Order: sequence, then C-alpha cells, then structure tokens
Amino acid sequence: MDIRKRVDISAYLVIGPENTKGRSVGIIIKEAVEAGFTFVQVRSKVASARELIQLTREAADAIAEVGKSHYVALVVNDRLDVILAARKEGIKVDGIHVGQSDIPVKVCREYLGEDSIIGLSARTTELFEYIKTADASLLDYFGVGPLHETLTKPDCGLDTNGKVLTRSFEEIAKLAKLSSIPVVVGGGVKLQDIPQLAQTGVEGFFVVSAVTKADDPKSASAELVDAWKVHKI
Ligand code: TZP
Ligand code: MG
Repeated sequence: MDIRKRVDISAYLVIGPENTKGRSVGIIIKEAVEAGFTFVQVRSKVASARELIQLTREAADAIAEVGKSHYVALVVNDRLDVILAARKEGIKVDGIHVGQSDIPVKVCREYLGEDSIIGLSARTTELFEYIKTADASLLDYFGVGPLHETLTKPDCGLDTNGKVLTRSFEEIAKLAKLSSIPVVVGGGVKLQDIPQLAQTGVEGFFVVSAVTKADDPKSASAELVDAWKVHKI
C-alpha cells in the first residue's frame, strides 16, 4: 500500500536545530519516535540547503534506527529543492509541508509524484471555504494553528484587534467536521491541551517545543502520545 494511505499524523513532531537548545536533532527524533510519535517534519529557517540535507539524513536515520512496526513518515518544511537533492542522495524523505505563500501544492505534486505526502498550513481567514473546496487528490493533510500564541512562530497572523489569531476548540471541531482531508493542530500545544484537542475530532496534534525543549524529550513525548490515545474520539 502506498505511503499516502499509511500515513499516521496523530502525533506529529516539528523540529529544527533552532528549537533544541543545542541538543542533537537526530537524538530527539529517535526518542520521540521510540515514545510513539508517528510523523516528523524537519523545519528550519536558519539552516542552509546543505545543512538541511544533512538534517534530513539524520532524521531519516533516526527513524530507521527505531524500526517501528508503525510507519513514521518524514517531511521537510518548504524546501522542495532540499527534498529533491536528498532523494538524489538516497535519503528516504516522504514529502513536503508548505504554507499558503510557498510553492503551490500542484507544483509540489508534479515534482514529488503521486507517492509523496503533501501537507498544507491553513491559517487564513478563508480557511473554512478553503477546506471545503480543497482537492483531496492533491493534498494529504492540513496543518491548522496556532491553538495558542507561540514564541516558536510569532508571525502566525493577527485578528482585527491586532491580537495573535488563535483557534478555539469549537472552531477546530467545526473544521474537523467540514474537512474531507485530515487535520492536525498545533501552535503552543502543551500536555494539558491534549484531552480537549483529542475530543475535537481532528486526526492529530503537532508540537515543537513541548518535545524539543523538554528536559527529557522522551518522557515528554510518551506523556503526549499516551494522553492522545486515552482521549481521542
Ligand atoms: N506552525 C504553526 S504554529 C508552529 C508552526 C510550525 C510552531 C509551533 O511550535 P510550538 O513550540 O509547539 O508552539
Ligand atoms: Mg512555509
């Protein structure tokens, strides 16, 4: 069966070297996957193309090392060039995550092929309309957020009062119902948010700092994964 059908976005880690307090990206990924994380996105706004290829290699190796029975997918944020170069070097990378002002999904699909995962950040005010009309054949999941204001990505968009535009649990539940494409929610997500988020009907949660900045990333990962499993409807 192809990877697009096997993909599990329930526990989704986003990670780059700027998020790890100087610790190894590969080791944190390995610990998170050992603890049950199902999906990894390499995302760095500071790494060069070469560094990103190397990080992608580290991430792919870390996932392979754990050798889980469940499939853990690896995508790279934004950088179609890095993904194509990594694949040329034999690195197993499953797809791309893009925002709405990045390379269009259609172009990503053309370059990466049918058997790749493509995720899209959806955080504009047109989100509800967009989600209803989204083409499921082009797109594998929506990343929606932020749930709370977050220092990891301060430029998440402002409401009419100039406050960071966050998503309520009610709004998320509505989105989950409307969307024919799986939704994963993140942005400021902490362990205490998991029970309520899991009850909204979305497919998964994504986190950066709740894992990458934890004193013990492995036990923080296990707590998040376990809470999701307990509360998921
Ligand atoms: N997209 C929306 S919010 C965000 C991304 C990548 C960052 C989330 O980081 P954190 O540390 O989990 O708040
Ligand atoms: Mg982007």
